[in-house]
Amino acid sequence: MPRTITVGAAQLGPIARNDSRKQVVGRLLELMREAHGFRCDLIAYPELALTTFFPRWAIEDERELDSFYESEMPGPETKPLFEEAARRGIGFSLGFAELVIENGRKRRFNSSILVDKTGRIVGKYRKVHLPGHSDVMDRPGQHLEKRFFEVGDLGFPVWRAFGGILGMCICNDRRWPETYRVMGLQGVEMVLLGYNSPIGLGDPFELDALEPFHNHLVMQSGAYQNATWVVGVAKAGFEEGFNMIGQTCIIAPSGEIVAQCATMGDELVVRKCDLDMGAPYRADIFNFAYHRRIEHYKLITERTGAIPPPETT
Ligand code: CDT
Repeated sequence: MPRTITVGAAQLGPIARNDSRKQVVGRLLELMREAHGFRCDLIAYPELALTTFFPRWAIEDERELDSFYESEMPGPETKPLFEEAARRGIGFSLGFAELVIENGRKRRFNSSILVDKTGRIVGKYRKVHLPGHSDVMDRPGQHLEKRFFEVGDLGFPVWRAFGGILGMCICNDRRWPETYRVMGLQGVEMVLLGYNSPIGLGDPFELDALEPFHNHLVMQSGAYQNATWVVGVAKAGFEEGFNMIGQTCIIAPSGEIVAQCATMGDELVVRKCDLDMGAPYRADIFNFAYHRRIEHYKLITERTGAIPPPETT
């Protein structure tokens, strides 16, 4: 009996600073209806899918900052998504800024949830690798994720859902092999991954020019080395003065891109994914139990930064 998930990768074009949740949720609903038309089991949305990428601004006003976060999920503005999902029998993953109050203290996370076909939240992930910086810099195009989010405290869990084993990660996480491997060691079969990746933040042109290559490179490697499907979903286009790369794609366990968006706007690409396609890799070249040599991997968890050996004269 083939195990398949028909997944829709729902790229979003730019979201303006002043766009309301109602407007954005309307766009998400439109894509969900389209995905349902393609008989998708699941639709994946990008990182921070409900708002513009607000960590680009040094927002001082707490009320304004809070307005970019969700303090309940679903809340009144996001409930229509859950209702539509349940009505049509389609699941979804959604990235959003999460605000929780714990012991009277505000905690902020860059989160994503996995929702099943009945509209029930079955999984939550909080972004671990926060790029950029926490201090405001004297230049346009800040990337203040370290200022506006805490490091995720849930690890890299996976969930049995949609007839397979699914995991999530968010944007910068995709550049770190540990992200995929921790999920790979739990038998992940499909990773849902949303991203907001700007170019033109002051990096040398050589780096900017290679950003689209690096985007696919890291996701294709993660897929192949862990024999998993990867669904990478972008917020794309010219958003509030900054170019966000698109390239939303669905990657097979072979590492091959099997579907890709062609625009910088709202666009859905769909693929019926055979979850057993990773099996030959898991049985042979990436048979972890047979080939991995953890006695030689200690530095991975013991050391954070690189320390070269002392120079000899
Ligand atoms: N959202 C996110 O994680 N973006 C980063 C850009 C970092 S540029 C300072 C990324 O890795 O794509």
